[in-house]
Amino acid sequence: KKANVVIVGATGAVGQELLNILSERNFPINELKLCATSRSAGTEIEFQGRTYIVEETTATSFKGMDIALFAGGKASLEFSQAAVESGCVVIDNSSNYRMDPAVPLVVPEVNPEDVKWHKGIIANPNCSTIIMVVALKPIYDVAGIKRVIVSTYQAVSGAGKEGIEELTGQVKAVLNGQEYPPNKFSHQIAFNLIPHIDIFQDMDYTKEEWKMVKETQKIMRDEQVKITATTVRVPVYRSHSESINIETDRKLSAAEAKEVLAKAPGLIVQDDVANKVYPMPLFTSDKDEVFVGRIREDNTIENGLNLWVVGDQIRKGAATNTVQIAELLLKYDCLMEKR
Ligand code: 11C
Repeated sequence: KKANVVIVGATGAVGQELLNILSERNFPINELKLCATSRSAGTEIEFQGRTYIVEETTATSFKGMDIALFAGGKASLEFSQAAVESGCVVIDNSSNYRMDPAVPLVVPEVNPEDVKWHKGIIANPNCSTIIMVVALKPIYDVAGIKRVIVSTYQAVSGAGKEGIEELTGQVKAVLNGQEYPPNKFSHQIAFNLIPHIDIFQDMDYTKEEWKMVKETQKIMRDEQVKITATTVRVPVYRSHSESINIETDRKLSAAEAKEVLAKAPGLIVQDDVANKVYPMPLFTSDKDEVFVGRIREDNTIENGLNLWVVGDQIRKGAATNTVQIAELLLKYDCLMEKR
């Protein structure tokens, strides 16, 4: 079975990666349509030996299409209704619908079956949430999880192309003794860390921190799992890293944890400290898997584990996860009737 696929936001970083992944995974496409804002309309994009001209997204862009992949931003607020009315299932990479109880929030390694109850929209979680839950789920399944303490080290590309430009420009400026005032970030990111991602909300936690709490509980279908997060922007181009401390219900030794994680889908264990092997963002970029290492027992509590988890946030944290959800729609045969 082949699907008619439309990408909304095809010219951005996530849009480009969606095209790469559709091609790499040989997603069965019948017709492909590339859409973006009027500013990018007319751009030519090559895909599998054919040139596509990017069209401006309008309410009629979804007629006759089966699946719409929304790369992110506000577009889904404006157009998802029109897509659903045309019988086109929306997979939305923005945060607009993630916490809507009528919208499944899906990480295929964790809750694939949630795809089945969609009513037209399926949400793709935040990148740091996806990377964390891929590592938490196998532990949860064998030992239960009481509490998670996570600190993130998030790459500048999480803030888009401007984040990359700001890091590059600022590093050069600082080395040359020149000024480069912060723009995308709230402070200088070159040779610095910024413990502030997105806006501040309740209890002085950031929106990014609350996403990690609320989205994880929804994906794991367990509001009893307690999570506290500190999210930090670091001067790394690509791949988010996370230090995760887990309190489990039952004791899991480091050796057992390694075994469980090594067998889990979408995860690669890189843990050989004698040979200085552990995941690092420089080497996990452009990969679809989440990497885990530094797997240790936390000896300050009875049932505690420490993990170091790294994943490409534009791939598994966004585009790969979106395409995996589209694959599930075909596998479970839950597209909608075209109208
Ligand atoms: C960042 N996690 O690294 C953000 C970007 O909710 O999809 C992704 C925001 C989102 O800045």
